[in-house]
Amino acid sequence: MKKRWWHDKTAYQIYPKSFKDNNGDGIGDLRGIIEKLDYLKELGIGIVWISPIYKSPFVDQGYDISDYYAIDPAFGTMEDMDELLKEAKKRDIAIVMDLVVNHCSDQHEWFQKALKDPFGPYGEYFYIREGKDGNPPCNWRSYFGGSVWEKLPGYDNLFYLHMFAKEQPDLNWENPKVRQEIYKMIRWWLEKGIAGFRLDAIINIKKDLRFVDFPADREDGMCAGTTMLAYARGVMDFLQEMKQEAFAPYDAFTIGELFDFRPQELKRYIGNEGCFESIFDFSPHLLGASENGWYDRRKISMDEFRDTVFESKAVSQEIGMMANIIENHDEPRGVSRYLPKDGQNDRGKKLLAGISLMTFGLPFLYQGQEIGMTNKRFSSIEEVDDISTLDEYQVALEHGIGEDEALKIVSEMSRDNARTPMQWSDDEHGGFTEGNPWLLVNENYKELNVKEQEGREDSVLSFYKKLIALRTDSEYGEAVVYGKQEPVLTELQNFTGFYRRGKEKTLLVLANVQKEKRSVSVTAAVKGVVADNCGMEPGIEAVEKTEDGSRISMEGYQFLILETENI
Ligand code: TEU
Ligand code: CA
Repeated sequence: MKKRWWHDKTAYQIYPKSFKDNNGDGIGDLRGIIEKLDYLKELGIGIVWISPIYKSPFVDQGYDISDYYAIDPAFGTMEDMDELLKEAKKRDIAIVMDLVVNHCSDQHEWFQKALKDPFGPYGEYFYIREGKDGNPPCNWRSYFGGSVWEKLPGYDNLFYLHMFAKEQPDLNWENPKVRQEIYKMIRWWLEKGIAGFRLDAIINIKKDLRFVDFPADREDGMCAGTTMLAYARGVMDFLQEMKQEAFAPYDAFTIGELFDFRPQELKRYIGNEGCFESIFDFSPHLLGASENGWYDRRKISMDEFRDTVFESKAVSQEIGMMANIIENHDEPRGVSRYLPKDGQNDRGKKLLAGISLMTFGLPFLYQGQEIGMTNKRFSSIEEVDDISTLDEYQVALEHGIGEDEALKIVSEMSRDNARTPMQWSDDEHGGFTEGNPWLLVNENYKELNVKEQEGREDSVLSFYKKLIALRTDSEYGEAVVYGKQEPVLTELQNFTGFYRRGKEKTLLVLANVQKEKRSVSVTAAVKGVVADNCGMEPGIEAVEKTEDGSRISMEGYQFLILETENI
């Protein structure tokens, strides 16, 4: 693996609408981000990815872009953006933007022109196809429900394709003009001084161009969009071209969002010659999913989390560095989703932080994760804004699930869980805004907020700081960033354990994922305690030397990083 400047960094995702409102209109903005750069610096963050801030009608919260060269007025101006870049640079924080080029907004001028003249040049910017006697050309289902095909206004049998909402028409990557427009735009932003991009839904850019039906997987007679993706060939040609023409000249950082790839393809994505620098590791997030929808999801255990992450790392750590997340703006809060109920407290939150940040890869925090923010309780479907949750709610109702139960189920997975405003203090609305927040603040902000945790040495926030600092620690940094990950004690239940074997140092990571105490034995001699979520003074009181190694007594939900001899 070629060493890269970002390997020892910790990254942080900002969902701008909910991060910090600077002008009191209830919507987070660029000046709010500038205000909080010192906070991020203090936390130890080196890379910040900001979800879309481009001009948008916000049908899908900015993932529907109507002008790639403009900042949406809700977020501020281009001058604010320039200032943000300048201020971030001063603090050695790299700014990464969201690249949403599978689709644009139906309000984008390209689509508006296509509507006026579907047979003209802009018609070819999109996938416009004839239907079957007024019915869609094929049976693919959009990710947000319903057909991917929408009738072109004014025509009886012409449709355009949208993998996501109907207001998000897919861009036709087969058209070289479209690709050149996209590369030009990428270069324009990189020229401005951003460090790179997170590539949204990027695997969708290649379609199965036969546009044929696949076997239905639900009663609606349609098939999931991902079924089609399995038949699409040639995405790598587009991705390599984009790399050569747009990213490589700037040595840009790129991180892909993709869910559907085979382990043997990983080299082509993040190997030394791969099309991206990194991709997110979604392996735990995909577990438990059902093709029927959220209502049919299965809750997964921390042992399943462990096993799938180990499997993923076994393949990936020789090839490149994936990014580890426990949550993002599309996923529920990690602590609510993965921790057993009796571990949903500060100790458990630190344990989950420890597992995630000590796993081989680039740690990618999502705003609020560092203070242990939790899912929100929704008391009515009216409180939900997210387009995906509203669809899944309908799907649940259609399967005969009652309204209360349906709300309960979709609340667990709702994308709005992570989108509630950042909890800065116990002031009204969590100190996020002086106006009315666009989405309700989680009611637990009085106890759970940055201000409360900032000064407290045993807070979740302080533990995150400690873990983040380990990546650049002169003694342990090399092992934390590059050390080979090797599972240990995998036969135990409610337990996660692994070594990180660096060149000089060996670290042993142990997490007792249950409220009961236990003691475990390993064959290495322990030399010292590097981190402990139970807040004991560094020392090795709980470790006993045995004939062939060490026995370690652990409290319920204790998390330890130990240094051991190198064996
Ligand atoms: O998400 C792509 C995606 O496929 C998943 O997010 C999933 O379909 C969705 O969360 C269903 O709940 C990216 C963005 O992260 C997401 O916010 C956007 O809505 C989507 O692309 C469209 O741009
Ligand atoms: Ca604002």
